[in-house]
Amino acid sequence: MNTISPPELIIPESNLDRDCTTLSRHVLQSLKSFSPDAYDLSAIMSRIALAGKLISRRLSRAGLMEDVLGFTGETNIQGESVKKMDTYANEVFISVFKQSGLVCRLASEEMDKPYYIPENCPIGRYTLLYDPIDGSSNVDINLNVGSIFAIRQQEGEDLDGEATDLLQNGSKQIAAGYILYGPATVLVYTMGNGVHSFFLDPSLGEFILAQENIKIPDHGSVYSVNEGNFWQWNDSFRNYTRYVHRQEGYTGRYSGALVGDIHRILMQGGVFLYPGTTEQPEGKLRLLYETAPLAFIIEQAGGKASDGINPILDIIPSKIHYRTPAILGSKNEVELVESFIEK
Ligand code: FDP
Repeated sequence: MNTISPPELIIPESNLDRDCTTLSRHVLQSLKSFSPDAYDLSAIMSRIALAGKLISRRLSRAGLMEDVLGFTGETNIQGESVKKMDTYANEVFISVFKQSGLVCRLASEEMDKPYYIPENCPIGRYTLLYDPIDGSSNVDINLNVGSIFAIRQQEGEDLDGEATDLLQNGSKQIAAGYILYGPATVLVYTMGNGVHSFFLDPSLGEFILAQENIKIPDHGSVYSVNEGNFWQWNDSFRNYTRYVHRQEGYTGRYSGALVGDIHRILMQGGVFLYPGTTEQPEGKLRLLYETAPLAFIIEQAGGKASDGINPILDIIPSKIHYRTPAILGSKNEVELVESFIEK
């Protein structure tokens, strides 16, 4: 019997399928449901992706347009000088959720208090927490920056508008992730069922699945920390740093943008540290929209995230802009850092 082999030019079904696996489709697939809640989450992720596309587009043209780079002249609630891109990106996230019926409140690094979208509140019981531009110091020199996000469900009515229900631990995150604006734009997310990455295909204007169930290696050669703060750390962190200086096989990498450093570590292993300093014992990074979402990603990938003593995901903040020291990365590398910390 003659067997006819398929014509060579036919695109393998698996390739086409992957090309068609957009972010929103992937969310529905991984939730294994077509329930209204699943559709809501898929729609929220699509809006986050839209924000990422808008920010990515503006960053790619930043040097060519007036009024994109530089400072606004204002200072945010953190006491940091605000860049024009910070303001733009913050407003993009608000704008994509207006009249969406999806998100009632947005809390970000750039806003003292959460921003309410009253028309969404009767039906949109979700809150978006986000850092619109992480690593702002990189913006004006055309280096990588990121956005970080987490989705939580609103609990209670929040009648006083204080959003105190957000002051809970990281296990309350329904989804979390980041967008890295590098040579390509990459979105990484988790909904508690693994970590998945998507590349922005500019010709399609869609985030297309790149990798599912990313696993962080248990070991890694990279330690990522701002060693300029060496003399402001306590002995534990100085001793750890001295150890990796002497030990063969370690190398330092620090980009000044948390998302970029975490992405490297997620893909290749290693550890990121932002310890407390004498001036700021709680460190620099904010829990609700920086370290908790990234801890969710890292732990879902099989890594570890701690403040040196407690898992980051267990920490209950006392205010929205609560800060915490952070050690995130490969399980064994985080444990090595912890072994230097006097309990
Ligand atoms: P930035 O303030 O530039 O937005 O989120 C804060 C952050 O950047 C991280 O992205 C980055 O890892 C860190 O601060 C850099 O801080 P240092 O300059 O103190 O190292």
